[in-house]
Amino acid sequence: MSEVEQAQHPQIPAPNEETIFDKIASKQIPANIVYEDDLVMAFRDISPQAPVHIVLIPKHRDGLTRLLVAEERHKALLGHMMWAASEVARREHLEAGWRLTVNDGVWGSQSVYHLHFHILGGRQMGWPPG
Ligand code: D5M
Repeated sequence: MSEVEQAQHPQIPAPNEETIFDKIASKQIPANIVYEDDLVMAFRDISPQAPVHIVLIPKHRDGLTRLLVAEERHKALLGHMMWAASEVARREHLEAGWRLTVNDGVWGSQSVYHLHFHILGGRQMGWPPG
């Protein structure tokens, strides 16, 4: 298999296989939660890459292992996630600037196959990203 083909076929969990983020959403394992509503949860990243580093997830993965597989039916949830990211940024006082990132797939350096946004702030970000 070529490098590109391999990157196109990452290890994706089965539809009913729990990810670490499912366990956080159902509170089977603890997390430092900063925002939660019926649809989403935001918690501090265990391995922060900036003074503020928060992971925002849909509580129910509903097939969204990664952004690439989003379907029409996910549009409302994805819109809500964008709004929730802005709410978290306001609560964290990131007026000076912040970054919203989705690592998607092998070449995007995704490690947990349960869609999530990274909310990063509290320092000057660089461009291009590594
Ligand atoms: O990012 C997955 C992110 O999830 C990575 O920054 C670490 C974070 N992570 C993994 N496990 C936990 C727990 N248990 N609490 C908090 N944060 C966690 P990716 O974009 O998939 O590379």
